[in-house]
Amino acid sequence: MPRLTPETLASASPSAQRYAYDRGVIAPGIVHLGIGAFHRAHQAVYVDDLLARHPEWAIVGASLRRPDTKEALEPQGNLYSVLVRDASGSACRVIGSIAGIIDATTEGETLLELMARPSVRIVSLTVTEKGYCHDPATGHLDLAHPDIVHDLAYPSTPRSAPGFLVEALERRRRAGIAPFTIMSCDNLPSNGRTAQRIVGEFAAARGRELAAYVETVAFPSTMVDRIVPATTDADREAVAAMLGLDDAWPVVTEAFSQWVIEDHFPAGRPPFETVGAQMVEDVEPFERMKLRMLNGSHSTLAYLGYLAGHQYVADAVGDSAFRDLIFGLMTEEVMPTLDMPGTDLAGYRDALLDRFANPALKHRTWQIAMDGSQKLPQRLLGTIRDRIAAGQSYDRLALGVAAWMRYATGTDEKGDPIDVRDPMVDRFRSIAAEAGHNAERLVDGFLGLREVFGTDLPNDPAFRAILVRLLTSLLEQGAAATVAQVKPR
Ligand code: CS2
Repeated sequence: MPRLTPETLASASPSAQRYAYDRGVIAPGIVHLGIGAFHRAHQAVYVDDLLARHPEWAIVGASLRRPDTKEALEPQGNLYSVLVRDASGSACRVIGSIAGIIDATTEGETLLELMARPSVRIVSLTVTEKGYCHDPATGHLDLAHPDIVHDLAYPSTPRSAPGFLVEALERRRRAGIAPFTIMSCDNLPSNGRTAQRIVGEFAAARGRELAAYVETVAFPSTMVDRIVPATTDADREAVAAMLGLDDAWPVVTEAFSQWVIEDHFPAGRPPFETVGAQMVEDVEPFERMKLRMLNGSHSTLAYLGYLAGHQYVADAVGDSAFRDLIFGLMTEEVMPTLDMPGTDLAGYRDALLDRFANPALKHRTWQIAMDGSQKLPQRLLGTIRDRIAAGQSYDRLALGVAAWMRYATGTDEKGDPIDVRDPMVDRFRSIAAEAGHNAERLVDGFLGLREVFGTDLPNDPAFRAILVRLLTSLLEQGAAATVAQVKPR
């Protein structure tokens, strides 16, 4: 079967939708750091809808860690397909909005030169939580992070996202060019403020004039939402069958997509509101809602589901005890912490449960379980803090945290090893090695991770006691039995 390229596209199956503009005239106005599956199924699709009218806003994507996206897409002229799937069927669409891909591990200078051009007015980011090189509990830059140590020592050949952003801003400053706007699209609380803090702290470590220039940069916050599981070989085959062309790296996603953007782009922006994004003054309530309701449920389902032998999210919520747990978690423990007048939170919850149950999306619990140390604070711990402050219960949220601890021991319920992926995995290993399967010692060991729990939660005896009780149950009875015992209040 021929490969998807601009030349072969004419022979693609007529049922596949395709971009409706001349790719010969598009030009990069956005540089995106972290061109993974999520970006390609989300922002790049919104931009694809814009380019016919606004060709100056195409995207050049960069990957900071691996060359694989470039290797797969460059032979395709950076075209790829988005396969939208649910129980009612699937639809395939070819996206053309990626004008180029840069492998920052070998082409850092090319990336910096592009970021320093005046025509680039937005640099957006999906570098995942750990890409911010910060302390997740405090949100401050981790100056001891190896990539940050490197980038401060060798500022013109950076490795990290803060290193690239600040070096590019320094080049603009020296050339007398206005800064670009930095738009974080990661699942972090107040992601614009978080990005601003990290970039500002990195710039301050480089010099006073640069720090003053960085203070003029705009950092709009955004809430992004679309479920995008990692692409599998079966997905590639499904796309080839629908498209009639081979695509080395399509992305598979759901029909739902949401993007809420703080309208603060002094350097200019494309009219995102014309292609379905919501431009608002304050994104924070939306971010909090999404992180606590969707991502908090996701992480809870991921750890408990994995331990109970559910490979996919849809399998876990297909189990009525799990569904009841997540319904109760959202309704009784998360929703009362959200202040969203005018938003139908019960409707949002029900739509989330339907999205989790999408049988056509094979979203692995193991994938969501990754990087828990970076995710827990904004997904579960912030809600727990609010519940504690209000004198309210939080048993289901605590079960999510206890399940993370059980998962992070690195051994499953059958005694088999778990492939735990996390920047702090070495510390998990030593905690588990010292504590064995003693719940109290495990809880104390994990609560000692200040970067995750801060200094308040470890000193709360009630929080510790609930975790010990739930972790004892997970260790002695297993995840399925523990979930089945959670009673509605
Ligand atoms: C998931 C998210 O992998 C994860 O941690 O919770 O990627 C989730 O699918 C997205 O935030 C949905 O918008």
